[in-house]
Amino acid sequence: MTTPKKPPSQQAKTPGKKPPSIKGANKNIDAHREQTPGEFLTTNQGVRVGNDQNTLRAGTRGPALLEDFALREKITHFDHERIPERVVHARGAGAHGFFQVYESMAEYTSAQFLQDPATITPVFVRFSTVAGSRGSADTVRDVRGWATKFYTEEGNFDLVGNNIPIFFIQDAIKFPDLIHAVKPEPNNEIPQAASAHDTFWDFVWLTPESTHMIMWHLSDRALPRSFGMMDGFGVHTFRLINEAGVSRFVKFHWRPLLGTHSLVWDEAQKLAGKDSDYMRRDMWESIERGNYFEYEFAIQLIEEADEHRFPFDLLDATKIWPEEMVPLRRIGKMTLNRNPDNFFAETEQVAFHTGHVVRGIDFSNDPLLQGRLFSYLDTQLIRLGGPNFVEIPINQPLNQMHNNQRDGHMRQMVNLGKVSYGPNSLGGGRPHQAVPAQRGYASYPQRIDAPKLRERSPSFDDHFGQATLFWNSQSEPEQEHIVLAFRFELGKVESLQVRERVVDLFTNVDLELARKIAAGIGVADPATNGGVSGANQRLKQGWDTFGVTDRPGEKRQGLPAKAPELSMTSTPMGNVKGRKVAVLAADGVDGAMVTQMETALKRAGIVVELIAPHLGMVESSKGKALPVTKSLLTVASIMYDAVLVAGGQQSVATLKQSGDAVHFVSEAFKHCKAIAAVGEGVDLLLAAGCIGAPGAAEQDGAALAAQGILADRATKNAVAVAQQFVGLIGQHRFFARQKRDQMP
Ligand code: HDE
Repeated sequence: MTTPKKPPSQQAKTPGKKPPSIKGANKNIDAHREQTPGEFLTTNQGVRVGNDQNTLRAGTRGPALLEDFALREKITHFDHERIPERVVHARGAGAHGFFQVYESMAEYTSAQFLQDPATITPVFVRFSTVAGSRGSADTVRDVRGWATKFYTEEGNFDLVGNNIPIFFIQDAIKFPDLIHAVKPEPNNEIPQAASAHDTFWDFVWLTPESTHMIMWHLSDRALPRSFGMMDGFGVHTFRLINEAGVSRFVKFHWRPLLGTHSLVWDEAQKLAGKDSDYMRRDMWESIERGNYFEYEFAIQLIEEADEHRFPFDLLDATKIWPEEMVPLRRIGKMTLNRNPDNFFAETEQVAFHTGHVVRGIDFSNDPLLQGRLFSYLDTQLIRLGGPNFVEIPINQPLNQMHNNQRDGHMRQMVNLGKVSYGPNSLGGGRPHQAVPAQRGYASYPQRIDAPKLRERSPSFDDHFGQATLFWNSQSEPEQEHIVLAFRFELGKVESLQVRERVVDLFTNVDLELARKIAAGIGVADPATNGGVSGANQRLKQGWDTFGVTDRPGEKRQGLPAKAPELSMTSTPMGNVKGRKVAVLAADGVDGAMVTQMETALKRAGIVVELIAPHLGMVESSKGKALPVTKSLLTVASIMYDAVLVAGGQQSVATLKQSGDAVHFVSEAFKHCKAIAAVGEGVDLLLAAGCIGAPGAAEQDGAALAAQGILADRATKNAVAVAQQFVGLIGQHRFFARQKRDQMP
């Protein structure tokens, strides 16, 4: 058998000097990869097919014959091509990569993959939205799932987390209710992939523990710009256990090297229509271009003895550990550098499970985590058709599995011999248990001596303290976005009672916030409607009526007044690798300027696309042909991070006559993106209303630049403008411009 040359996406990429391991998942997949299509078409039984275009029939115009095995086999396989989609997190995109720890973590954990910076651990990551179906849009307001499978040499470790550090509920038993409330309403299956509807918000006011998560959910965190620009969190408290058996509590985090950045709501909604694959495409194209996504792996640790020293319970998944109280330590880096070869085989069939831990990592008693430990295997048994999904290449561990589990649907492994039990002597005692010295997994022997109860600890009942901390830690534009998000989401809720009670609930976070929400959704101002105590009386009455048992307690003392890391303004700025700039041009464009500026932008790692009224070529003012990347008809500014308008009298005159071109610029302005124009290009900014009266651009360059706009009529400055533009793009957005709300 000859090995075909691999396409670029399958070739191993090199991190620094060290080649990444292509063992493990990659090897499993390699072994199953289909060779270049064989010469002859065959049935699944290997019989060469003589005619694949016509059904076997009685005569050329007669009925089909049942004996046509080729037809029946082909259609039957097709009929079964779909498997049930994930009940949550159905919409996802995956990528392969590798992980390396910066220095040995032996002090804290015996996990093999965290011992030695030379160890390269292959990973597969699947990002997802939660609520939408498989075909739903990528940019909806939602939590993003972030599941990582580490193929370590001591087995698979799955960190099945989200891009938000907390969750809606404290106990897994409420998960089906949460999901039923947020998914489309069951009578009419509306709305798709959205939380702006009655059942969700009804659940929220009757589930006060969700308050903190709602603050995150309505912040820009729920609208990430890219899978490469979002934080990741393990959410639950886990344990790290070292070789001596010492256990510490740990929270896991991911931090993207590109910084944490978001879309704006108007943009996210429009993208859902113009490019519903926006985030999936962004990751795919970035990786193909070699702009790999990189994330630092970080941990927060709390000593066993300090378990009860914090104003939150470590087992409560609706709480963060503020970094001011428990510092974040960056311990390694993950690089995603290879796209899957086949979406179904890898991204769809991958099975993550919170219960997949390796030696040195263990669970806490978080009641949300405890329920998840049951749920994942259970759902996969039905989704992937039986217990042998572990044999699908993407799910196999790097080291071989050996046990006495046998049979079941679709068994691939051909076990030899007659021994399938243990202990055995007939099979030489194999496979035998591994004692600790042989690195067998051992659970942390936590002492538990307690009555059996269906009851939540009172230490879980501060439902508002951290929600207020989050609110107080946001910048002004972020707060504004949260208010608008509440107004949008609740604005779609038909039940006045639900809208009123949600406003009442959020008086407990901040009265001013609740007042601002109320003003936009036809609800009485809570300040003049009894204030916070009036709101709580109404809530109490409702909770009494509808059987809400887990009530909020007092806000606990001891949290910081603000936690800067909760604001996205604290993210490192300036990394522009992979950012996308649209250069607007038409025939007669200043070609030399385009080339010079493009070169300067590309040198900074920016992706530049030439957008013109038509595909093909534009002819520069000097008669040179410039290839057009996309036509104005197929793209919009929402697909780019920044817009550049090149000079050239005829080009700009054409663009000024094009509603699409003018809209392109004005929409980039509205979405607070960096915009630059050189030479006659400045006139398009004037036509779009991005800059003031003619001449203002030149007069007040510094003030404009502070708002993310460069407008320079001197063509000789093109390269300098491009360099300054790189700096602006690195700042992501210029929200001061939001004040100019009159932009249509
Ligand atoms: Fe999940 N979750 N979940 N979840 N979850 C699933 O597993 C579940 C929760 C998360 O890309 C399901 O194979 C319960 C928190 C991700 O394949 C299911 C509870 C967090 C993914 C399931 C939670 C997550 C899932 C659906 C309440 C962040 C996608 C299909 C205790 C820490 C993984 C599947 C992928 C998927 C159950 C809550 C993250 C049904 C019962 C909290 C990233 O088993």
